[in-house]
Amino acid sequence: MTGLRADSYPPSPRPSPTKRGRGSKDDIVVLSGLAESAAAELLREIERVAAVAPFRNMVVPGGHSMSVAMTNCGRLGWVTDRSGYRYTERDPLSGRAWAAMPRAFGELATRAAAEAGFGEFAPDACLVNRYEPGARMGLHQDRNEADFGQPIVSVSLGLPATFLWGGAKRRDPVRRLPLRHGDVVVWGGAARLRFHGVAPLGRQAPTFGGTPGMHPATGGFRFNLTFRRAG
Ligand SMILES: O=C(O)CCC(=O)C(=O)O
Ligand SMILES: [Mn+2]
Repeated sequence: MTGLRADSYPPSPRPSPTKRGRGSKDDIVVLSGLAESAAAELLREIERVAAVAPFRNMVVPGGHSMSVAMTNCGRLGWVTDRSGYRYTERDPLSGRAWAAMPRAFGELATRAAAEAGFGEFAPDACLVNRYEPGARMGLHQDRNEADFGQPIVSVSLGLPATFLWGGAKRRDPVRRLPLRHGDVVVWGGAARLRFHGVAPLGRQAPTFGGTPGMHPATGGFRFNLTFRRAG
């Protein structure tokens, strides 16, 4: 992997059955492999972000700890505890500001949003999720942000996962989308409040020609960057 160069992205996303036309705002857009050439730099930046605010398993209002470990960067960070979900300017663990949004993060998010038909997306929050085999994220809506007119941009790195793409209601049918290292998904517009989640990460992940359950770039983890305009 090489570092990020603005001109090193694929000129257009690989074809995908879920890719929709630029500007239509009714469904998820899968930009397969869009982040692949930037992955090494993104992973280095994740280390820096986690050096400021370490990964932790947050507690949901119901009282249980999430199986996904999280941290944040950007002006605002998403947190949950017994009192609820919210965005904060400071890490509640340390009282310090979250790490600044790395330039490579912001550039990728803006570019991905534009590819999906959402111009001028300028995220002020990036939630960094870390999954181990067995970790999952239940069906939910992203609705703690101030402006639902702004899309969500979500980047997958490392071990593969199955993204669950539901409907406007929790009980609506769910589509299962395989996401691999370097894939980016974007949803906004009429799809902005669709339910979504991540199936339990496989314990017998593909070997990639190496150690079972290990990815050459991330070891035994999947990382996800979720960009939002929160404030
Ligand atoms: O890990 C993913 O792909 C999705 C994460 C997500 O939906 C969230 O953090 O709100
Ligand atoms: Mn979400």
